[in-house]
Amino acid sequence: MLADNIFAKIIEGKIPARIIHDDAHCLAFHDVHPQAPVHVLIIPKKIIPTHDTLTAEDGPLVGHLNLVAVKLAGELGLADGYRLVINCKDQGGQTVPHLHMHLMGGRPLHWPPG
Ligand code: DGP
Repeated sequence: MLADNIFAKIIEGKIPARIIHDDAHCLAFHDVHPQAPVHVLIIPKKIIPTHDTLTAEDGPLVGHLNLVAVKLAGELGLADGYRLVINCKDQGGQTVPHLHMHLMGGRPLHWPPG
């Protein structure tokens, strides 16, 4: 088992998800509680619990996650713009302890967030 959290189980195929991208380094799937018409999660297959545990060796992986976000934004019709969010730990609002990037769009998104 990769780790005992819901995203590790999705990576292992143990629980289902609406997967829209799958490559050697990451997976993307629709969020089960969408906060916008498009709300996708992009996650590394490597176990990285939180954003602040990234190291220099993860630089190419972080770049890859961002480029997958660009590709998916295009495929999902977000030409007018979108938001990428990474929540980190409790005060950042992180609920699943596996690094994930939210790709959200399809409506105007306000700032600042709550
Ligand atoms: P965060 O709060 O940044 O840790 O975001 C976690 C997101 O994960 C939240 O928007 C809801 C989503 N989520 C939680 N459990 C599942 C699940 O089992 N499947 C899917 N597709 N999304 C999930």
